[in-house]
Amino acid sequence: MPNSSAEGGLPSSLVVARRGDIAILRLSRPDKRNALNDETVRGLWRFFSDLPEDLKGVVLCGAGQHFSSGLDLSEVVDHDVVRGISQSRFWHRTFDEIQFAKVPVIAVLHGAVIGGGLELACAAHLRVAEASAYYGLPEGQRGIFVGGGGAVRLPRLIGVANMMDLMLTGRTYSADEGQRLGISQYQVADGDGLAKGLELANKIAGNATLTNFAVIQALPRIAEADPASGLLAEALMAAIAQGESEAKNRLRDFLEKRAGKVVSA
Ligand code: 1HE
Repeated sequence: MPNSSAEGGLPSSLVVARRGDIAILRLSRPDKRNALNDETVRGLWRFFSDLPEDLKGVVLCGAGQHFSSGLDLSEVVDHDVVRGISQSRFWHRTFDEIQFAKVPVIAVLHGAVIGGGLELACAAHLRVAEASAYYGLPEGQRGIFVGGGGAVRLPRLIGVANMMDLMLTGRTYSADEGQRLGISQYQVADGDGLAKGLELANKIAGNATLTNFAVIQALPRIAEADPASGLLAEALMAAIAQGESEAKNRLRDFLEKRAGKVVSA
């Protein structure tokens, strides 16, 4: 499905398709390995800051052989410090729109997931990696630094020491290593990522709306709060969620044997 005005006039490097309640947003600049230029990042901001009301989830993926080769290096060679700061701050605002989107965002990763591409993936709520996925932060080799929130989000997934290793030595992690370290939550065969992403998005769309809101909006902030404030916020969020009729119906469904049990996978 071509981009419509409902998708806010996105650049050709971003292609949206609807599958029922879920939008598939594809980075579509494969000739440049989905390098993230300013136009693409502005398009990401427009898309995530104005999601359709009826949308229940987004699956973010990449066209071609790679998810993304990161920052478009051709656009930054002539940046001065001030331009560098404003570009990084815009990436921050854009990736915050993703992390705090009103619906869950699932990134499907394959091939190179590098630099700013990895930072983008880290802003999603879940990551599905195909076997071909590999991760790198070649900023050290390029003489630059992460600027898309990676210094904040990636250590929370893999720890500061592993991020230092990626950046200082230029090593890469394979899909298996990324799964073990916590970059991806699901690993699938090549070509199966989109189906898995859609399956997860549809499953999550079946949750109570307020629970999904709490998980996306409240949980990360509670996890980073001082414990006393975090516990208070948790209690308030729990009470608000329980107070909804949707929660009461779901609890009654279980108690009256109409809901499924929790069984091992
Ligand atoms: C690019 C970019 C790019 C490819 N910016 N143009 N990211 C990097 O340092 C990764 C750089 N890219 C690569 O290492 C490789 O391109 C890949 C391993 C991803 C893919 O290799 P390959 O052989 O499939 O493709 P290619 O021939 O290297 O690239 C195809 C074209 O895309 C080529 O242009 P062409 O005009 O010669 O056809 C490349 O120059 C171009 N291309 N990647 C610009 N990244 C917010 S701060 C974040 C900081 C970072 O992200 S640093 C990491 C940057």
